[in-house]
Amino acid sequence: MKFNTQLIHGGNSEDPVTGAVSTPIYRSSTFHQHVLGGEPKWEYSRTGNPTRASLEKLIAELEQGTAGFAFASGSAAIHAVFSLFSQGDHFVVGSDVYGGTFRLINKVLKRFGLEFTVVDMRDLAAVADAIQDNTVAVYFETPTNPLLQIADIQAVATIAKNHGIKTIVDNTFATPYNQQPLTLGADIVVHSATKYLGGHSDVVAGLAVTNDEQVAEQLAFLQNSIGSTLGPDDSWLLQRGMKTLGARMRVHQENADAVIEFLQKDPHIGKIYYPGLKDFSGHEVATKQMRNFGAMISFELQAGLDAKKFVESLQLIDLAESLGGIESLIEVPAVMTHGSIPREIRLANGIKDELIRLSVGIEDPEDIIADLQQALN
Ligand code: PYR
Repeated sequence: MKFNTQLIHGGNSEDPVTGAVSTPIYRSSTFHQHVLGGEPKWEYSRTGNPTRASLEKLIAELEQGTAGFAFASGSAAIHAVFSLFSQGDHFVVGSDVYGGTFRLINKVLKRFGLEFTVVDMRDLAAVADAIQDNTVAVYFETPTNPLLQIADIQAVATIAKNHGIKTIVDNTFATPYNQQPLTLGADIVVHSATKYLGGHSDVVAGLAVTNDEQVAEQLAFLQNSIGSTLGPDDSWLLQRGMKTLGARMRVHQENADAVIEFLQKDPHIGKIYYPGLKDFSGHEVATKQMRNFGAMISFELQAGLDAKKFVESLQLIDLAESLGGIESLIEVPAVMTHGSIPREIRLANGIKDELIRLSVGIEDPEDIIADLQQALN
């Protein structure tokens, strides 16, 4: 099956009991066991639930992995993946990551003895240099949140393999529609499925996928042991949203292309961060590893213009955290999604106080552009 067909017919596309074409919501915490001490397929919904299993099968197929795991949020998925490792283990992590991931690393995982070196993942020599004797994995986003930096997945994964360590990629911005890191050598992919995968800003969820049998076994154990699993209702809602991922991504892209064209011409706009721009530093790598560049755009206003006034003047585009929904959303990372990163670290990583991040939705592009235009003038 090709990608869009897989979105619709993947997972457990037909209920084995009733033939229902929409996976039923198995709202049951526990399952009847016919023999004592047997090995029932379903026993307890933290361990496994048929609705969640359908979603997990689907994301594994879409990412070309062998096993998928669904969690209560993207952060929960990332936490479970880091829980594969132990006290004293060292990680090389990308310098531009979601503020929540920065917080998880610095305020939680470090307390449990995990060690981290932060590196600009575009600099392959720096990645190799940061690997120590106790390094177990490289963790990064590409494109990154919020600067849209592009790391060369294949090149980083090759360095990691040469050192016998794992490559973990947060694929939230690209989605498997635009990029499949496992096919480029990564070992584990994580998602905030709250974003493009869900697509309608109505569910908080996280996913992890691997093609490594041992990692899959351990992740299943950790998912059950930690217990931050996705419930059956949210699993259903997420899978329902995912069926239209391809259709939505095509419109997101058309709209992003139109918005980029507008922003490039508008005299109020300063620097634009978007991998589709030919003069953007990651453009060539993005062209190589992505189907298209996506609909996340960050930008600065010209000096002297007030980002706060601009975002508060928008009438159609919502000033809100999150991204990837059908509705256009805008935010100021320094104040909102990346507010948990100390200012000096944020600035050193290139996230200016007035950087604006736009998630281009699937409204009529003329309306999105008209709203941007009225708020700029
Ligand atoms: C973001 O908006 O970046 C989140 O992940 C919430």
